[in-house]
Amino acid sequence: MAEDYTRMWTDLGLDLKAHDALLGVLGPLYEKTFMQQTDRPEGMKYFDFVMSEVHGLRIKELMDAKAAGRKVFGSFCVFVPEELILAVDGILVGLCAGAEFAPDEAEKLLPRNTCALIKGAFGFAVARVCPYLAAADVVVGENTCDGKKKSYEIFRDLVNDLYVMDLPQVKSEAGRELLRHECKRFAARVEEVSGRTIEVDALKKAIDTVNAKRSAMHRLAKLRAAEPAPISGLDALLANQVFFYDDPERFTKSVNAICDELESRTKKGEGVAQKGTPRILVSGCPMAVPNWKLPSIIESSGAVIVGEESCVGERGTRHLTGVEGNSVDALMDNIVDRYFKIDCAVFTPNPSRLDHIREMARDYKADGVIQYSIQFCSPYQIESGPVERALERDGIPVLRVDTDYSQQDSEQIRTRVEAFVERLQD
Ligand code: BJ8
Repeated sequence: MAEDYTRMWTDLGLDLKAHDALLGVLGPLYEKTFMQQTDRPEGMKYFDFVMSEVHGLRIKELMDAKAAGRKVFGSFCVFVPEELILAVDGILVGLCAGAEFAPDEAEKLLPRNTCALIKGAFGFAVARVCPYLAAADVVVGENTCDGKKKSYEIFRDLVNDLYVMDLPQVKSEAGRELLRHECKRFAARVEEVSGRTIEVDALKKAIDTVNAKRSAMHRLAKLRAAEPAPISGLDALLANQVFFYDDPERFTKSVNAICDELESRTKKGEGVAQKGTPRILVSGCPMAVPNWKLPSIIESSGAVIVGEESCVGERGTRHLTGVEGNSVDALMDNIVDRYFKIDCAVFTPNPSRLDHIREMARDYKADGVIQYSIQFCSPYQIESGPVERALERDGIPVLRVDTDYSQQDSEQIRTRVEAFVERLQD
């Protein structure tokens, strides 16, 4: 990190020793995972910079914004409508939950058989190493899976201010009504925290801003359909991860710059993998920074990842919010329509997710699908069975990988992935 941010981290109440230990692991892991790739687009240098400053410059930006009166909201889920936060000049950031940290401390508060994502969030909070969590004026939780919904009851004591959105689990009219009610309730809270009222023009502008960053990700996704693939799955995943941290307008510009570069690559028939390299779609639980274990194994086993059916991926970004309407109520309806389409596995039944996986496999010319589930995540683990059977019936080979954030099973996973890649080559 270029500057010394120690004073800022101290003011945020971080445990400097533990935070140093975290950065000491994160830096080399990033180096090992990303910097040894070859033929990376030039534009990825921006993302390397963002990652090198993820606890530095970006946090300073947030602190400067707070000093200027803006409010920071943190979340763990793509159901939290960023549009409403931007409409009052607030900032939404994703909170750290992609690594195991202080697991023993986390397990004093949670059962051992809790998914790694929830345990990771607790570990970061208890150890006081997440500057995003410390900077957040409000943490927005959501009633999605049982693990999250029950753990927020305990998480409340670890954060400044926790607000929980209730969410539907069924895509019925009643489910839509609940989401509408909860979006309105959240909007009222956002107004209260910021001291501003959501106005039509500001909300339209906010919708445009969020749509623009989603559209940039759609452009990137489509370019990955090219053969050979013009960008690695690891780099594309990194862009999907930074989506949650960065300034939205700067992020959009940076992704579009990469897309310009990839367009010229594909015109010349250039790519990061040779033609004929097995192409894989990864589907399942979200992979938050620095959860790069499985993609790193896949791409060092002779395959290339061409898409992520994930909330840190296309499930989170695929739908745009409508801008039509001239009242806050009408725009709110558009927001409800957009968020109601998210096909998280907490919904029952959830047939649109299978349709989307099929569509992605076809559009990105995937030779096989790897279903990724975090251990103890019942929604995705249970859904992976029917999804696997349906895809195999369609002739799409599937591998299921259930894992956590430790590295202990890496070699075992590598053996299974290599065998799967061989199957795709037959
Ligand atoms: S919309 S996927 S971001 S809830 S891995 S904590 S589901 S036990 S993260 Fe998610 Fe929102 Fe859904 Fe997306 Fe629970 Fe599973 Fe853990 Fe999970």
